[in-house]
Amino acid sequence: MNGRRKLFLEHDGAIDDLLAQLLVLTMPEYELLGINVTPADCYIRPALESTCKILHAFGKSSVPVGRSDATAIHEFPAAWRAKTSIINALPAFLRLPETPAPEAFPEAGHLLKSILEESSKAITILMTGPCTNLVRVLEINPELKVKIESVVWMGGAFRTGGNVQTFEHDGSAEWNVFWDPLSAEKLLQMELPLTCIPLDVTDKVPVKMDFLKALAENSRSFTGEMAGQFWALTIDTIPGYHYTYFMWDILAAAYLAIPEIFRVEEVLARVSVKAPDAGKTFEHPEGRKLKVAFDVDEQAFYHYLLQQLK
Ligand code: AGV
Ligand code: CA
Repeated sequence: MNGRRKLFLEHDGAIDDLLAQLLVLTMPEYELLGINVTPADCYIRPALESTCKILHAFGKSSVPVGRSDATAIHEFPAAWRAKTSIINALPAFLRLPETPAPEAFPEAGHLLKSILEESSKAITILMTGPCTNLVRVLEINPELKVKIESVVWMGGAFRTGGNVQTFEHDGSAEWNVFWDPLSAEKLLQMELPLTCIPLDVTDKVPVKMDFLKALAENSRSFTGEMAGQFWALTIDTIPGYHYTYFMWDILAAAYLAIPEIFRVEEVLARVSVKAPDAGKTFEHPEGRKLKVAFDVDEQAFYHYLLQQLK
């Protein structure tokens, strides 16, 4: 078991963040050391509850969970943030032991810092929400950078349009960057071994009814049922309506296990921190170096999900 890589998850409690958590728990190649939850695409209490209950369902209650008190520069719509509450109303979740109040959880920065400090091996960090906690920890403790093996971030929109549609914005940004563009700009400046899984590639993997059918037929396990129920909560945004739901965070999680199915390029990029394109990630000759996934073998990805969730 010593060959397992160490993983820390930074998520923000949306349905696909929880699916990404579920997926990393199925990966034999990674040991999950901790999870931080940021109140970005969620409200903190229900999101901590879902996070803990998924850990419990996997017999992983000993994995520590941190509560981020970070605040938005640009908040998510309340209707999106409220969605996680539905998960806690599922019968399988209602049957699990109650989760402590948010105040009982360690603060996210403290948790991440202590886990980086204590680990003898470098750690991979998967971020499926804003990057605020990581940036704060490294600003105060830059010596901890050497403890980071790589950072995989679902964030950005480099050669495609964004998904932010709101006032005072031209639509070029992706939401995880837009929530806190200043931290995103600092993250790039840190020049960590960072790989972004942006909208350029997540746009290729919508949540499709065919996939949900295949999952329902092939995966009657607890994990398969649970994942199917989570995805069912997202289909009111399937095409025909204004927003489509994508496998955003789940694709980023899959990158940890099957990077070979992605086409990744090294680019120089920057982040805009001002209106009308705050949060836009764009290539620039004087930008900072990072890796960006631009394409994926989508059949191989859906196949991987069906296999892991069996
Ligand atoms: O921009 C993608 C990020 C991902 O981390 N999130 C959702 C994923 O968790 C924001 C987001 C964009 N469109 C959304 C989002 C939508 N229609 N509903 C909820 N969240
Ligand atoms: Ca997310």
